[in-house]
Amino acid sequence: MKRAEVAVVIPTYNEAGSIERVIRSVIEAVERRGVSCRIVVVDDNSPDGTSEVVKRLSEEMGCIDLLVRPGRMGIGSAYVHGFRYALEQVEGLRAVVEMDADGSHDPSQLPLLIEPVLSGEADVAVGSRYVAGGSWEGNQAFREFISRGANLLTRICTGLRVKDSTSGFRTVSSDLLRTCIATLRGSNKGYVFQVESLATYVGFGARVVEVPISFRPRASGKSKLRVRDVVGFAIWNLKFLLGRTLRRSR
Ligand SMILES: Nc1nc2c(ncn2[C@@H]2O[C@H](COP(=O)(O)OP(=O)(O)OP(=O)(O)O)[C@@H](O)[C@H]2O)c(=O)[nH]1
Ligand SMILES: [Mg+2]
Repeated sequence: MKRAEVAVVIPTYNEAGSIERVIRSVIEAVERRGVSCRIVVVDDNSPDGTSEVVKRLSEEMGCIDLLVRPGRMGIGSAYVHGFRYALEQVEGLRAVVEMDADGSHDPSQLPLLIEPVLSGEADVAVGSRYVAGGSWEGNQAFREFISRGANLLTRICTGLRVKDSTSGFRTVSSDLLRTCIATLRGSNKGYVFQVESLATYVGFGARVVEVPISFRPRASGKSKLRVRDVVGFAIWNLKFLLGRTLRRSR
């Protein structure tokens, strides 16, 4: 059994160009705060050799676990796979962090994102671009437009009162995850997982806070966001709204 207070779960698909820097910066940022951490990378057999980079790092540092799946199966199931692993294998675990491997999430902001959960103030801390102090860095106008639209749609359809419910930079208490892991499906292949999991946490009575983050453009590699993901996201939200409306009218 491994021991750590925090597990940082990072799903990867073709992130060989950025994963090493992300992992090194995460370990430095978390340990500087005196918090012990494990990094759990869930790679979907990336053709660019991401897993070889992670394997080399795990041989150099003892706190990295690499889970390789046979092929691209989607970010949601990758997270659920990493969560289950952390809950089962890491002793003394208090919080699980979700984070992208492409450099968009700034590791130096991790301590602030972990704090509300470790202190017991919240069960979920969402890194938010849409609260005071949050921002988009660089030239990402189109991405910001898509993100704002997605958040608006989610707010209307699900009623969630979180400003950045699509954010993939967040901390969840391990107690909460243990309670609802069987309900977290992660079966949708696209990016719905962030909203779906947040709705699950709130359904279990979770206290959610938003912590401002600055969201950087990906450092290298290609975007994995596809038109079908955007369409799938919209359909998921509309189905959720339909379900809510039908339940209310009964
Ligand atoms: N294991 C696994 N990881 C994935 C999959 N799809 C995306 N990821 C990872 O999930 C994280 C978020 O994906 P991104 O492609 O950065 O998504 P995004 O930030 O919305 O879009 P871009 O930054 O524009 O690409 C990254 O670390 C990806 O490598 C997948 O199918 N399997
Ligand atoms: Mg990204």
